[in-house]
Amino acid sequence: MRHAKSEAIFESARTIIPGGVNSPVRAWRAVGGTPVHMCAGEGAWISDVDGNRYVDMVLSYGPLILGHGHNRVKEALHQVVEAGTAFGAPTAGELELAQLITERHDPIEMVRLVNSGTEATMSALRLARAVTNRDGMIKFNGCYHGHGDSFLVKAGSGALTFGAPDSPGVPADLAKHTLVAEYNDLDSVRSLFDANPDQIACIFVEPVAGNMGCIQPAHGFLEGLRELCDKHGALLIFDEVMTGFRVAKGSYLSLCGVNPDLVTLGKVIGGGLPIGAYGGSRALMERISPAGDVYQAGTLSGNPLAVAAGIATLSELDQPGVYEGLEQRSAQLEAGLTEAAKSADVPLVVGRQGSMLCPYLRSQPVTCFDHVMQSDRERWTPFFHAMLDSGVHLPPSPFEAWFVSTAHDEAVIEHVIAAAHKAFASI
Ligand code: KE4
Repeated sequence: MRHAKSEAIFESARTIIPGGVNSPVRAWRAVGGTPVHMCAGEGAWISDVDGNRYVDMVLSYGPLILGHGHNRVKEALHQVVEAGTAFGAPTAGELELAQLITERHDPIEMVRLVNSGTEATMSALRLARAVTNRDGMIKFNGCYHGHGDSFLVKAGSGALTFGAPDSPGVPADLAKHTLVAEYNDLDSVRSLFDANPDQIACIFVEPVAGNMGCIQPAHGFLEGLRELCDKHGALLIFDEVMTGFRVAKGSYLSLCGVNPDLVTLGKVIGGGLPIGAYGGSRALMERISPAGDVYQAGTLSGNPLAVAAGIATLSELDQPGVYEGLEQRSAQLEAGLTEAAKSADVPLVVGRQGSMLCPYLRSQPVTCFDHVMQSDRERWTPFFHAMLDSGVHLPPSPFEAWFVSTAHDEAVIEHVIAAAHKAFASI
């Protein structure tokens, strides 16, 4: 495949955009080479500026659950854009999207729309700290909640007491309030509560971890977090920015039977346009300005275009059989990848929850961050490039989930599986 135009654009972009990209993962630092620059998408397919076509397994890192350019989404956007793009005033669409969210999530009685998942998690954390009057927060190794300062923290030397900044520019005085536990390890959470009595405002957890591949919660893990939060007076916050409306119409919380106090959403609810949301009980959310005293705002929060794309997407997901179809196609892909690796004698396990999945080059199940780090990341690079050469666009990192859309029909999935047979045989 030729990538001359991508290379030329990237060469110039790097001179005026940090790393040549507007989000780090897109720079392909983990896999090397020049990131292909995309210019068009249609259904499950995406095209780059050199005219190459790929089956897209990135789908903008989750939002495009209906695939690229779904007619219902495009029609909704055309209608809104004829009337305007932003009004700096409340609109009827914001109420409609809020209703679609609250009607499908019992724990969400009230919701605030923002512009990104990062804004959603930042705001939920501020609210949790305000209502508990505590500063501490527990997150999990390998989970990602956006780039808010309090989340860019790794376990500090005093792992049971202080978090340490995971990026320059994050004040140590702030990072120390973030404590890092191990995913699927309730004892590591108990230890943090015991070492920091009455100081922890909340636990932030991806109910299915989608930022270290795709790791499901162990039996009893989420229930255990709920119990610990109740025991210690902390809030349980499900970060469903990735899993929201992705794994079920009511997100993962509707599948696991555990009720969080706050939920963050994003990606799918904007249908590919910038959006985020956070919500919870009326009692909690009415602390948010202007109803309450916890400040949060945004010039383009609830933007009519993002709201229209979100309403169209969630309404389409309401169609009978949509999630069953996503499950069938995703299961077909999981089985095909497993078979392809086996036939090439490549160790592989696939983590999957509905239509988000991640193949790990490893023979043993993956249940935590350490397991992810033990997978064969070196062989991921040639696998990624072999798949690209066979017309499959994967996320350029072994830590990113793959996504299946309603446009990924059986033939498309078979194309990915055929490419995987060739790729596994070549690494
Ligand atoms: P954004 O600020 O990127 O909209 O959302 C942050 C976020 C919050 N919570 C979860 C569970 C998330 O997965 C994300 C963002 N996900 C990454 C993909 N791993 C976005 C891709 C990127 O950073 O370019």
